[in-house]
Amino acid sequence: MMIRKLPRNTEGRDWVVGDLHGCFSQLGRLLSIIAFNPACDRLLSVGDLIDRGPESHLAVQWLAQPWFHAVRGNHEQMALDAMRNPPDNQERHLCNGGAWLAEQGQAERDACLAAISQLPLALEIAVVGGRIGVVHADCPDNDWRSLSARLDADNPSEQDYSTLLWSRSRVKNGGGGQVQGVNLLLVGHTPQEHAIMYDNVMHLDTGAVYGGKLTLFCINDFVEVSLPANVEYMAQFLVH
Ligand SMILES: [Mn+2]
Repeated sequence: MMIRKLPRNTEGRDWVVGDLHGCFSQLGRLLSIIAFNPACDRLLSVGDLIDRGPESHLAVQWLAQPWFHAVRGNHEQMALDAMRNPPDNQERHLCNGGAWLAEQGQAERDACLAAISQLPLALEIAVVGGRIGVVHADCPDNDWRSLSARLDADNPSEQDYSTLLWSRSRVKNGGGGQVQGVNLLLVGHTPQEHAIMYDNVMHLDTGAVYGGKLTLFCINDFVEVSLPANVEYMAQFLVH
């Protein structure tokens, strides 16, 4: 399934996390800070769960949780391409922080690739008065409804893949027009100092794996919580 549609969450809250790149310890800390309740809350990811960071191998365990929903990022796509179409794609994945995957045992590697091959290219969440979208990079042609129709039909174009997984033009240009058909679109992919909104697109990649911070954003009340990557270093300044 290339687009996954989630019903309105009437019991709890929905949080969206920026690009993880294996920073799952930080994610765990953030979830305890916000008192995440797996019985009713949901956690959505803008993709790029793997590569570069220390705990990419844990992605498979997170993806197995019923309250965790992720879209595919360009790093998940590179890992899938490396498996399906080596050796050029394998080299590309290795050069982009994918060495951890080759270091796994066969069973672990297979489990990881099976989990990420199930990731949709887009998530759509029903909210009061409309819908919220989640993709890794951007929405093609600023037109959610036609994207959704192509994904529903299992028929995305090359251009869809390229924009959904790789586009940085909205950030580069400081905007790119409203995305029609969604109230709000949540994306990652291009590290920013802070979570930042261009048009109706909220960018949540705050560069956790590059020494920035990991950001969680709540779509119910727009609360935003970030944890610095160097939290262990900073702990020495705590007064006990
Ligand atoms: Mn990316």
